[in-house]
Parts: sequence; structure tokens; C-alpha cells
Amino acid sequence: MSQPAPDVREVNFLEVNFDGLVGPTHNYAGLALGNVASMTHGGLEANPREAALQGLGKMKALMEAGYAQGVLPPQQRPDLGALRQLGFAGSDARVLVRAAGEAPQILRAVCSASSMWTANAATVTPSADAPDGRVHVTPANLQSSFHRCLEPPTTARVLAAIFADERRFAHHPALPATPAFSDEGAANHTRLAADYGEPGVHLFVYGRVAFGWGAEDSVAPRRYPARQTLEASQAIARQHGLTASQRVFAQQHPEAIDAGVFHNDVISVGNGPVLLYHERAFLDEQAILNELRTKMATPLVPIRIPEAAVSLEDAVASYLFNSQLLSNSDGSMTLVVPGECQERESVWRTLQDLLLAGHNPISEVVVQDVKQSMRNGGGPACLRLRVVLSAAERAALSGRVLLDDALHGELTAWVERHYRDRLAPQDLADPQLAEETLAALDELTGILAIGAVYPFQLG
Ligand code: SUG
Repeated sequence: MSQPAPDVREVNFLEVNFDGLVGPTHNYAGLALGNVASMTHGGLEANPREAALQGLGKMKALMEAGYAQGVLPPQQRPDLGALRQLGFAGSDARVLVRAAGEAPQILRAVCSASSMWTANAATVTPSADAPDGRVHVTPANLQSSFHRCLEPPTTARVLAAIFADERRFAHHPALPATPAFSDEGAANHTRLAADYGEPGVHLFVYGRVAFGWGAEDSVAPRRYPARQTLEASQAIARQHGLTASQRVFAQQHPEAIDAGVFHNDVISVGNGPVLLYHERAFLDEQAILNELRTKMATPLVPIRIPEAAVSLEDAVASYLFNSQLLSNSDGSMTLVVPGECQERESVWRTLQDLLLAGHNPISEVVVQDVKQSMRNGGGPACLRLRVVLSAAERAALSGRVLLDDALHGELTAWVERHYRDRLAPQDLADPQLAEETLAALDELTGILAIGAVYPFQLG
């Protein structure tokens, strides 16, 4: 680096939510063990067009409400390179037909549009907390599942293309893709601070300890896998230069994982100094709250939802905690919840109680319909990667990725031009679908002005 890092005291820090555009191959393949919605809906016919429009609808609603909204492109699917790596050879059409006949589950996996859940794309540390005054980014290795472990290389290229200015953005390699460093990104990371530009404390939530002292005594879920390890969370904190006083590592409650809480963002959400969480989110709730209180420069505002108000089962079914908690300029906060929250009486009542309670800043609940994504276990919070950026950092972004009316209009027209309105598992072998997808993605990188990021564009 030839030039000095920018002054970290720059004003006007905002949280930009980068939502993942749903890809043209969105389908229900039942791929995610421990994710109740995915396991329940596998085999259903999907509507990729509706899914993408629902996502764009959420982005537009938040943009119009005054929040900074970004967009990230989907990935190249079907991942023909992965099929070739697994021994399927011949023309693209032949590779698809052979995979459909010999290994339909593999074909489904390489067609998954799972990159839409950008909360799993990476972990991001804002410049205000990093020792070198840059924004730090680590793509998640997503090694827990085959369909998601295909994402990191393209994710890294996309993030490097958008956050390209080396004076302001630092990119780290994904952690080694092995169970000991299993990492699912920002879905297991929450930054708590007085405000976006103020110093933050980073809450890393893990499901299991892989090795080292204590591993043999640690409690782990029995039914479903724990997707984040303590070792992975520690490595990311190290990569980003976070000191002991800036980080807290908390174990997820194994009973929550076994009830379908495959990421921490299914059972808690934080914003500013507020931590909204279910009583059974963490294994040692009091110790975590105490540590946060000790380390935070501002009073923590914990909002605890007891089991008696919302059962773990209702929390998982409604995705109450997979909501976006957003700061408003008057100091209040808005909670963006999925439509499913209206369908569970206990959940809806709890939301009304939250609004009436005087001890928290939540002043508004906004309902967003993201049902197509929800059927695969992805709510409003899964669909976005939070990146706190100063005005200068926002100005330094490359490409055309901050949503405005014109970009929203172009993306909507692009979806309407290219996406199918029904996709069943048996359609995934259709070579036409692969061709349609490549044509659509080639056009998309032009709209977003991010250059060549896909394998087919790189040759
Ligand atoms: O990794 N579902 C995703 C959902 C990810 C939600 N993200 C957050 N909680 N942040 C997953 O389990 C299902 C795909 C399928 O079954 O077709 C899937 O991958």
C-alpha cells in the first residue's frame, strides 16, 4: 500500500444491506440437513421469477423507506464445472443428462440458487473496528454442505470486484474448507455498538468446538449438525485484527440447533446496542450478556423472548428472529419480519407486545413476503449481507450495486425477460435452462458493471 489508510473517524457511517438476487435456477431440492423448511419442501415446484421479484420487492421497500440498499448477483448454475470435476464428461447437454440419470441429487445440488442467502456469503468487519482502518471481508467456506461449498470462489470474486479499492477494503481468504474451520459467515456474527460509526463489539456464535482443550467436554447437538466452529470464528476475528476486548465467542444452544436453528440468525438478531434473542439461543445466556456488558462502550439493550411467549418450534416456523432490525434517524428501530410471523398467534402477539413495551427502541414492524425463499429456510435476514460503510467507502464501491429506482427497474425487467415461472426438480436437466441462465447472467454483469466474475466469462 503506497498511500496511508483513510481516517477512520470519517462521519456518516451507514449500514448497507446487500441482498442476494435470487438466481434463475431457484428450486426446492431438500438439500439442507437441519433446516426444517428445506427438508419439508424438497421436491415442490418452485417459481424462480416470483422468488426474484419478491427479493427485489423487499429491496425496493427498504430503499424507499430510506435505508441504504445494495445488491449482489447470483452464481453460475448449474455448476457444470463441479459436475465435470465429479467425472461427468462430454458436451454440456450430455453432462446434464448423465448427472440427471446417474446422480439426480448431485444435479440438484449444482443447480441450487443458495447464494441468494448472502448472510452466509462472508463475515465483514467495519473500518471503525479494524486496526488498519479498512473494511475487512472473509468469504465463508460453507463447507458443511456440497451445494453451498461451491459458492466461495465466485463469492470472493464478486466481493473483490465490488469492494475493489485496496486502500479501503481488505479481503482475506476463506478458511480451510474442513470441518474444524466450518464457517457460515455473517449469519453467526453480530456487531453491537452505540451507532454504526462507533466502536463495536463482535459477537461470534458457534455450534461446536472442533479441537483443543475443552473440545472433549463441550456439548454439541445430537440430531442436526452444528455448522459453525469456535475455531472458525476465532480465525476470522484474528484475520480482521479484532482484539480480545472487541470480541465475544458464544456457544449456540445445542437444543436450538436440534430444533432447526441451523444458524444463529434464526434465533437472534442485533443492531446498534440492541440484542433481540430467544431464551434458548445461547448455552450460557448470562455469561454472554455479562461479557458483552463488560466490553461494550455503550449499555447493552437485551430483549429476551422467553419460551413461554414463543416456543422454539414457533420461532423456527415463523422466523421471527430472522428479521432485519434497522436504525432510523430519530433513534427508533424498524423490524422487518417475514409474512409467516402473522400466521402464528404467539409470534404476532409478541411482536405487538414489543411495540408497546417502553424499554426498547423498536417502533415499527414491517411485514415482507419472501415466501419462495422461506420455503428453503431463508428469511429477510438471510437474504442480506450487512456492510457498515462510511460515505467515502460507499463512494469507493465499484460497479453499480447500490439500488436506486433505475437499477430496480432494470433488474425487474431483466428478471421478467429471463426467468421461468415454474421449475420442478425434473426440469433441472434441461440444457435450455443452463443456456438461458448463462445468457441472463452475462447481461446482469453488464447491468451491474462488475466485469467478468463467472467461470464462463473467465474462460
Ligand atoms: O444453508 N437453504 C439454506 C438457507 C440459508 C439461510 N441463511 C441464513 N439463515 N442466514 C441453508 O440451509 C436449501 C436449499 C434446498 O434445499 O434446495 C438451503 O440451502
